[in-house]
Amino acid sequence: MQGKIAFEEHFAVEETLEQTRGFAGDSGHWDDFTRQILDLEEERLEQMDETGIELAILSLNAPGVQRILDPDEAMAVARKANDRMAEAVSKHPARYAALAALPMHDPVSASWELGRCVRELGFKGCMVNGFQQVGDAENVRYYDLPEYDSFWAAVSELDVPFYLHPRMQIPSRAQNYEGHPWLMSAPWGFAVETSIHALRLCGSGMFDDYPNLRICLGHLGENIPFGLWRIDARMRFSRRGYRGNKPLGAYFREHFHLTTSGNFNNAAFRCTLEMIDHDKVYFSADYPFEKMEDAADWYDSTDVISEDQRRKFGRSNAITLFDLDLK
Ligand code: GRE
Ligand code: ZN
Repeated sequence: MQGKIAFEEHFAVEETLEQTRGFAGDSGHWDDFTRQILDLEEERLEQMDETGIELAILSLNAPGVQRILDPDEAMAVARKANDRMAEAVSKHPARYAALAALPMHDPVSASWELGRCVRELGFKGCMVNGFQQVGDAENVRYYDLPEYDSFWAAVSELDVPFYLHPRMQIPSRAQNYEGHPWLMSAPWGFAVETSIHALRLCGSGMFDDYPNLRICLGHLGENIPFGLWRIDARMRFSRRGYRGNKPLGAYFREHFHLTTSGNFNNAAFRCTLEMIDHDKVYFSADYPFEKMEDAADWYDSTDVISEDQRRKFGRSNAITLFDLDLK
């Protein structure tokens, strides 16, 4: 399919590149990976041409700004990454758009940078890589905490999507992974960490306060579609500490938007499509952690969807989500 739009497509700045080394595949692959994740001019655009991706909405690599402890340093790196994306978008307005990196140490700076990116730079939303580490590596903040209320008010006011991207749990909170470091990252732990964060948002009541919030998740929903029925079924018996007015599944179905990034599997896709409104399903790749070719070969040929659905999830839903000036 030509004309696809993808929006979990990462790049790095010098300050965040090394964070990704352990995830980039076998060590022989690092040079290629470095070239790919830093590049916004050559190979990336060629790959997009070859795989029918017309527009990539760029974002910084993970954990990015979320693991920079110092708020001033985090703001400087976020600004640098955002300015770099803005520059790429202005050079290639038909091929790139951008999601802001945000320092989430406090809601005021986060809202400020999001406002700058959306209002001044024309960004389409933001991508945040899970919890923020603040000041001390052990001090982590999740965004359902009451102190983030004014941030969500700003997101609601700007009316742009917030993409919650995975990061890895910190070692002191990850004893149950002991002896199995492979389990903590993309194969499983990313989805555990990100799904818990997403479910915390659902249980916080914030969607009652800000009914227009839109949260994106990658990897076909970080395993939540598979568990969604059971969550609501069991919560009929215990909802201790749950602050929403509606069943959790109602918030998830209304506010969450799911991409195919890094999960190119028919069975998982069918499950997601059965559980989620079809206006909230999107193609994405997760380049360069995934090959655009793998994402597109699967998406363009999967018989789980009709040709009309392929266009809808591959393009028109994203035009609506991000209010893009495209047909
Ligand atoms: C991602 O950005 O989705 C990612 C990483 C690291 C490893 C795998 C992966 O940041 O998909
Ligand atoms: Zn990703």
